Amino acid sequence: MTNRQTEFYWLVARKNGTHLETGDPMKAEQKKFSPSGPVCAIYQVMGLRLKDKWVLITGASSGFGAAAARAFGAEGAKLLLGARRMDRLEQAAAEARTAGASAAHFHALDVSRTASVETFVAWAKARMSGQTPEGGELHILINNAGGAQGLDSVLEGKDDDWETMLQSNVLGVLRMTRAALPLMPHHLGATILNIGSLAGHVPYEGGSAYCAAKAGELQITRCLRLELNGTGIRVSSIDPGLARTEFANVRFKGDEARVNKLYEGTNPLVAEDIAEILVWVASRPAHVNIDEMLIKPVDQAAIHKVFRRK
Ligand code: NDP
Ligand code: 8X3
Repeated sequence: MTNRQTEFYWLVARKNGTHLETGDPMKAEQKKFSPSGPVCAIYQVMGLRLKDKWVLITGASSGFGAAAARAFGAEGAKLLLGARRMDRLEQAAAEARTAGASAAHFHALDVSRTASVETFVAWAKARMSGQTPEGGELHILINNAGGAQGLDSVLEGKDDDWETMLQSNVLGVLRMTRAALPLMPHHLGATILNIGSLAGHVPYEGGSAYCAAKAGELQITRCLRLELNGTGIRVSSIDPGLARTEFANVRFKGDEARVNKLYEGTNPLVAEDIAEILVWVASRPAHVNIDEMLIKPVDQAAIHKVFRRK
């Protein structure tokens, strides 16, 4: 198959809105244009369609999670959204529906508590069953809930901050994944997207617990990829650098002056940048795994080297 033919098949697939996993029209098209072209060649160049796929997003009440709800919604996905702030979840679900989500449901979730995670996943399972041509299977799990608390040195660190960070960013990912994995299909391109951070790759002063937590997330992702080898379930760590969301408002506990200073004169990532990447990673062909992605604003050459306009 030539490159030109490959491109053509891809265009046909997009136009028809079908792919080998779910639809037959492609076979007819393939016969018409390339009697000898192998079916698998088409499969390899076609992304997975997200329409009507169930996508579970933790931490969907703001930032990356809410933007991901809109972005997957725009692809026609069905959404299961969780976080602690119900009013913000309701807003995120409404925006996702406006963007095109086939369904957008939300439910309270605190990933730092096992009982809450289990209740949430039981609710998600009930929502999916009976409502879906996909047979009630969870196609994409986005472990996004988390964040930082404080920027204290180890010497001045607070137990509450450390515990909150490790609970949400590390144990939350483990709990959610353990509970949701039985709902995920094998060999259809199901995907777990864990939100890590530049902080999981490099340390900075005051970041000890957060850097440890995100390094923990990265290692959990790598372990999962080994454990799930052979199941067809894909596992990725998406690791952003400086991004303007509510992250810094939470870290600095509402101290606006510190929040503004962090972003002063620089051009950070925005939530939509990461949401687009999540959609792209999840829509790769089913045999493709994007292991790890580090995404930084151009102004952030390294964790300590951020360009600031005067
Ligand atoms: P936001 O503060 O805007 O979003 C954090 C989300 O996580 C909120 O929806 C919040 O919801 C939710 N959350 C926090 N704790 C819990 C919990 N215990 N249970 C359920 N939900 C929880 O920040 P971001 O969008 O930036 O953060 C999203 C992820 O991205 C985090 O894991 C963060 O560490 C990571 N990250 C952020 C970067 C940045 O610079 N912004 C860079 C790299 C990574 P609620 O409070 O309603 O429960
Ligand atoms: C957030 C990025 O650099 O503030 O995860 O830790 S950083």
